[in-house]
Amino acid sequence: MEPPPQIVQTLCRMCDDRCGIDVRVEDGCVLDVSGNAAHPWNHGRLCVKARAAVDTVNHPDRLLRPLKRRGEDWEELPLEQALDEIAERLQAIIARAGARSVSVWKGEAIGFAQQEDLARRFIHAIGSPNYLSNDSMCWVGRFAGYKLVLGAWPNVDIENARCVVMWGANPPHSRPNLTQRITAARRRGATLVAVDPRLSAVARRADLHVAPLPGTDGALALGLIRELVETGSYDRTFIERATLGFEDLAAYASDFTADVVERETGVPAAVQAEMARLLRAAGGRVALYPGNGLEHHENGVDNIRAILSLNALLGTLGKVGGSVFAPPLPLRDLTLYDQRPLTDLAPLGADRFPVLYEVRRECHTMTALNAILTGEPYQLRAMLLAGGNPALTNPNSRKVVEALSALELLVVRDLFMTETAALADYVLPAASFLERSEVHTHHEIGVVTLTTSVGQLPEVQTEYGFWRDVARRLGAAEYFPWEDDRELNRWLLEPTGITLEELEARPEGVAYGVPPVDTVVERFPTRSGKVELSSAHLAELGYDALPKYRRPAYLEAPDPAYPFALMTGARSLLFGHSRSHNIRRFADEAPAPGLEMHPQDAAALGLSDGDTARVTTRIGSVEAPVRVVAANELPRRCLQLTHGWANVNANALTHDDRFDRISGFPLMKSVEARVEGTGGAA
Ligand SMILES: Nc1nc2c(c(=O)[nH]1)N[C@H]1C(S)=C(S)[C@@H](COP(=O)(O)OP(=O)(O)OC[C@H]3O[C@@H](n4cnc5c(=O)[nH]c(N)nc54)[C@H](O)[C@@H]3O)O[C@H]1N2
Ligand SMILES: Nc1nc2c(c(=O)[nH]1)N[C@H]1C(S)=C(S)[C@@H](COP(=O)(O)OP(=O)(O)OC[C@H]3O[C@@H](n4cnc5c(=O)[nH]c(N)nc54)[C@H](O)[C@@H]3O)O[C@H]1N2
Ligand code: SF4
Ligand SMILES: [Mo]
Repeated sequence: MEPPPQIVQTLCRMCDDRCGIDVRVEDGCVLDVSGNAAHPWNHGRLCVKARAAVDTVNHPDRLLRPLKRRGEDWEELPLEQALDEIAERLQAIIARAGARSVSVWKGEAIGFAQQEDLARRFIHAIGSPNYLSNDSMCWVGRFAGYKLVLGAWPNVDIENARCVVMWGANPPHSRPNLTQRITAARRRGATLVAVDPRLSAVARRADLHVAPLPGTDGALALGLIRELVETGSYDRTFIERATLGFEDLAAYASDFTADVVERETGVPAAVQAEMARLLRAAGGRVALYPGNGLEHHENGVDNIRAILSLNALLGTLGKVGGSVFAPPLPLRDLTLYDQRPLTDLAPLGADRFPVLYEVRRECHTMTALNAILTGEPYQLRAMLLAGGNPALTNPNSRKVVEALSALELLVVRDLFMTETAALADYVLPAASFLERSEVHTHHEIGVVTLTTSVGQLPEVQTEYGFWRDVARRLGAAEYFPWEDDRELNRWLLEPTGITLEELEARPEGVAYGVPPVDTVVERFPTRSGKVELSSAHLAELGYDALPKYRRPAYLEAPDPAYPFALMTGARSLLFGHSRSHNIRRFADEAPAPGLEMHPQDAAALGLSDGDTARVTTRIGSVEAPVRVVAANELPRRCLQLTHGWANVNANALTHDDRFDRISGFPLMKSVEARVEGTGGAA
């Protein structure tokens, strides 16, 4: 008799929300995914991408054997041989050019948890400081803002808030479980403000949609600061007790009158006043959530600092329904930064963007790609890349392809032959998240969950298995002593007081946190111990101490050749960046991203919905089908194009040569552009 299908309870990792799932498995084959009602993060709810996990792991194009380039062709080879050859080539490069000419790159599909730290551990174990990742354009811009102002990224307590502010974030598309938390807060009477140039999905549901022009958020925040100061409606006790630089910030913000802000941002004075009223009315219980929309600008971190400073004035810090600080689960640290910092080897980009390196030990990917092509500041020769597809997701794709192709050795670990894998010397098949076991924390609710592997494929390695096997071949075995994922998990958990067996028995996770209570934060983890509304540290590094507002270039120096401001990358529900485009029903549903245009702009160019238009920036040009939106959905002379499609590649248009001054994040959301009709219908 056939054994009945088995249910494996684990977490979905089709995006970083990591919902609890029940996976039905028969004979090692994944049949179906449904929600795990017992998991406290998603309570059984799933988004459309969870079922696509089945299509992904069973996909006919899934890579199952290691591949080696032979000219234009690929040759299959046994895993052990592939690892031997890769290690030999790395060894030769290290002997000839030094360890720092080798790098690792981790992509979004393996971010945050231990897989990321394994990549960091590996590269330091073999003596190079060059850890690269998608985080040179993801969340570290906001993290840097938080580190500078508050010293840490707190939990934004949406569920208990009286006013929720989604500032440059669109959770209905990007983090469905946050949407549920917003809904729960609203049921209890909370108001919702969405700050977004576009009428995003969350803005549609909001009590107030505030629509600044792209990259002008700093002016809006400074205007709100001025208003709170002038009306005396700020938390004086908190400001006096726990902040530095209030007087200077208040004096600087005083120039941002409602008129000035209206002219700069396009937000009417009445809307600014209404936003200030909603913020004030919440009595400090304001859940202010900054999103990815704020990061991809030349003035990103200062805008973010100004926005986060509002927390101090509103008195949200340490307050239930505001921003609360919860101790993290004390897992063992896999990285080697304390043992082997390697900073004397000049991590790529650390001198150019010291804050990026300081807050996250992140090398700067765009500097690294340049180093491959120019040898400046030194030649980067080899890269092991896992879980990312920078050929489609990094700015200026043409240059990314050129740089990755120029490496002496590129090894890519992926589930599929992606645009990036196609440039590699070796492509290794990677285990999917369903074929690994890892420790994951949901810090918002203080729950730790162990994921369970549904089974392993013969030549397909987990993240740990790969780094272990290459490190051992390169003489760094001492850093990778654990036999498998399970042993590693046991070691990671040791300081927590929670055992592996306990987690294995509780697929719905184990709580380590306690519900938030109002707390007087005595000391913030900044240099001064205070909330730094003005940063002496930034001043020492040659930046402004205050979060000064700099106009985006498209407003400061308008160029008639590029009359539009192009935003890219607003998330689409179906796809995780470049992922899932190979799933037939998703591709049929959305074969190309639409170029979002205001109806009057489209009409002025003689374009109708569905026509093909050519978008051109100083970096490149693509043809895209026009999506004419309603007049209230997008400001005039603004455009939006989502990234991730190979056929209409938004990153052929974005800048790898213009950065936020502090974080080094590339300019991808206020890009000067022009649009022309091509005379074709899509
Ligand atoms: N389905 C799906 N979910 C995902 C992802 C995915 O690719 N697909 N990616 C994941 C990742 S890696 C990330 S980082 C998160 C990001 O998740 P979020 O932080 O929620 O980012 P987005 O969903 O892109 O929403 C950003 C919003 O910012 C707006 N915006 C653009 N420019 C500006 C500006 O100058 N000012 C303001 N105020 N707003 C602006 C855009 O219009 C957009 O609505 O999503 C994660 N979730
Ligand atoms: N223009 C523009 N570009 C952007 C953005 C934007 O807003 N605008 N947003 C940026 C942001 S925030 C981010 S985070 C980046 C993300 O950019 P990337 O890090 O490149 O992310 P993905 O495109 O999702 O690529 C993930 C790859 O990992 C593979 N994969 C899936 N699961 C696994 C696994 O378990 N193991 C391994 N080894 N591989 C796996 C997938 O097949 C896929 O090829 O994109 C950025 N690009
Ligand atoms: S939100 Fe969707 S894709 Fe993300 S983890 Fe949950 S079910 Fe998976
Ligand atoms: Mo991201």
